[in-house]
Formats: sequence, C-alpha cells, structure tokens
Amino acid sequence: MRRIAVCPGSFDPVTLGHLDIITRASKLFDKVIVLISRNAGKAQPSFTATERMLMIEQVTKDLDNVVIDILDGLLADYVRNVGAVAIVKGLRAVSDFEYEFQMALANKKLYAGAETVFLTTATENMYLSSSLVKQIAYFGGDISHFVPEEILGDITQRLIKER
Ligand code: COD
Repeated sequence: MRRIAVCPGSFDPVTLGHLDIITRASKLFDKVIVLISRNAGKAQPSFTATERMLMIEQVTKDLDNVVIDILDGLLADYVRNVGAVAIVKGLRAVSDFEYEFQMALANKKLYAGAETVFLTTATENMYLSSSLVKQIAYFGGDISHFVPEEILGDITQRLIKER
C-alpha cells in the first residue's frame, strides 16, 4: 500500500521552515501532497494560490515523491478523498501547540482517518514564519536566510512592489 501524507499550509510564501518539514515528510511517506490551503483566520494572502504553487514546485523539484495541489475546502474531506494516512504539520514552539492540537482534534472528528503527525522544527527555523519574512522584505531587509534561494528574487520583487 502506498502511504500518502498531506502537508497543508498557507505557504504565503514558502520558507526554509516549510521546506524542511516537506523534505523530512518525503522520507517518511511514499507520496507527499503539499496542499495550499486557506486559513480563514489569516488576512488575504500576498501571493495567489497559483503563485504559491509555482514557488513550491521550484523548491521541491528534486523531491520525486512530492506533488502540489490547491484546496478550497475542508482538509479532512481532502484527506479522505485521496486516501491519505497522515496530515504532517511542523511544530515550532509551545505557542504552535494549542492551535495545532485543536486543528488535529477537529480534523479527526470530521474524518476519523485523519491522523496528524507532528515534526519538530529544526532549531535554525524555530523563529521562522511567512509573516516574519513578509515584514522583513516589506521594509527592505535581507530575507536570504529565510527562503529558498531559487525563489528569493521573485519574493523580494513582489513584496517590495506591495509597499
Ligand atoms: N518550522 C517548522 N514548521 C513550520 C515552520 C517552521 N519555521 N513554519 C511553518 N511551519 C509549519 C506550521 O506549523 C504548519 O504546520 C505548516 O508549516 C504550514 O504553516 P503556514 O503558516 O504556512 O500555514 P497555516 O498554519 O496558516 O495553515 C493552516 C491550514 C491552512 C492548514 C488550516 O487553516 C487548514 O487546514 N485550512 C483548510 C480548511 C480547514 O479544513 N479548516 C479547518 C481546520 S480544523
């Protein structure tokens, strides 16, 4: 049986923290679907779903068992429909835990087969988030330590344009 995992997130934009979780998940599962999803609790994204997809495609091009998809609906339904065995999430700090714990329980209630697997962040990515990257880029700071090199130019150009 092929064991499929789903890595959901806003990825607005994808960071080295996300990429580390995706890469590690690709070693644990036969297939990983990086799922660009909507977080209703966050403001309108800075990048369109297609832009985010193209960026993730570029940075995961060497990971043969990773594919990307876009979701406009409930994660639990998607997991059921594709027959995934796990939802893979990254945990940075205690502050992530309560929120992620709530989502894991809600997803399991919506679909009993939705098991959430948490991978702890790499220490160098502990403080890293998409919103931090956006703030630094917005004020003209250097984000090269936070995002994959291949997409650095695209992100910087776009976020500076937003100013
Ligand atoms: N190190 C390790 N992990 C990290 C790092 C880092 N530096 N940065 C982010 N991560 C992890 C996050 O912890 C998260 O697990 C994942 O990467 C994605 O992060 P974000 O910030 O891009 O995405 P979120 O948190 O906005 O994603 C929330 C979802 C979109 C997954 C959620 O809202 C969702 O499931 N939406 C679909 C609709 C739905 O079903 N809602 C009900 C859920 S119960």
